Amino acid sequence: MTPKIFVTRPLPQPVMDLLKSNAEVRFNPEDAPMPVDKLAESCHDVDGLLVVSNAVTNELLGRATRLKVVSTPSVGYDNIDVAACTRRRIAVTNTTGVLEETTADLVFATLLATARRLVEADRFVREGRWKHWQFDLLYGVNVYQKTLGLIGFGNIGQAVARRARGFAMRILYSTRHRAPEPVERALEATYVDRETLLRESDFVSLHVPLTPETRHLIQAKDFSRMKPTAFLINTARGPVVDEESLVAALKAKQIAGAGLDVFENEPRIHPELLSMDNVVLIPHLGSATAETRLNMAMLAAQNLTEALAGRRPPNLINPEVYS
Ligand code: 8YV
Repeated sequence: MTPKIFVTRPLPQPVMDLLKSNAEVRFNPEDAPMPVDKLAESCHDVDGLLVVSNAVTNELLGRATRLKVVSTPSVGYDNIDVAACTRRRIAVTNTTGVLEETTADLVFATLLATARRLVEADRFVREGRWKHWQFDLLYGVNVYQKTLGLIGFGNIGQAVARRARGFAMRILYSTRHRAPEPVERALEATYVDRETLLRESDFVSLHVPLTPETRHLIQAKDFSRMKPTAFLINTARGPVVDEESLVAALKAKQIAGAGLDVFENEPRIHPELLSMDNVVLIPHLGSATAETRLNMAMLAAQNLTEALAGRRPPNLINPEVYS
């Protein structure tokens, strides 16, 4: 019998074509999160779900009784209750391997924009405030030869480290599992504990997934350890940072600024962040290039069709379902 698939967003045509050549496909025509009930209704008779950002809860799974695979075109899968999927023997897949370099580009763009006040400078020009060249206009800080602290050192953290070497930065990292020695050597990255990293870094960049353990990983006591000249860069997940404490730290000048691509309650932004010039705000664009989004969607579709064909999908998160 032809399997049925539901897709929660319109995806590029080649991706839809691939899905349609393998299954009966229905999709949400709007590029926006779906109301929970509408999603549950759409999933009640499907074998595969390709989900973008909507939560896949135990309750939803309870209503999608034929489901065999949930595929997300993202590296993060904090929106999916993986344990509940595993209990129901539903495969879960992500798109590790196609978006790390693109995301690392955005990390560096954010870091540079924050350090060199590019967004503020752009506003300054557009508002007609630029009257003449000025010696001390919009001073930023050097990135070159500064210390970069990476919290989390997976594929994206390491891709950021590769870029940082081009800026002759000193690279510190802290992570649960220390990287193999050849990786450390190749990237000239030094493993330190988190306190040392916070104390010594000029830029602290977050690269951990959102899990119960990393929720509010960065909170008030961490900001008090950072240099008053340091910047926080968060392109991972908003709730990794206690946003209320971040705002307090920025107001108290405990840190110099922040570059944020993700937010605790996105798309809602803490109102005080909106009025701070030393904060760069980005609407979750980490992997947002046409090439990479196509690759992500295509890989998510391949994961889905492989699983529905009874084969182990390439980016399987819960291998237990195949044991
Ligand atoms: C996704 C992301 O595009 O990969 C991730 O984890 O944050 C983004 O690249 C976004 O989560 C939508 O799925």
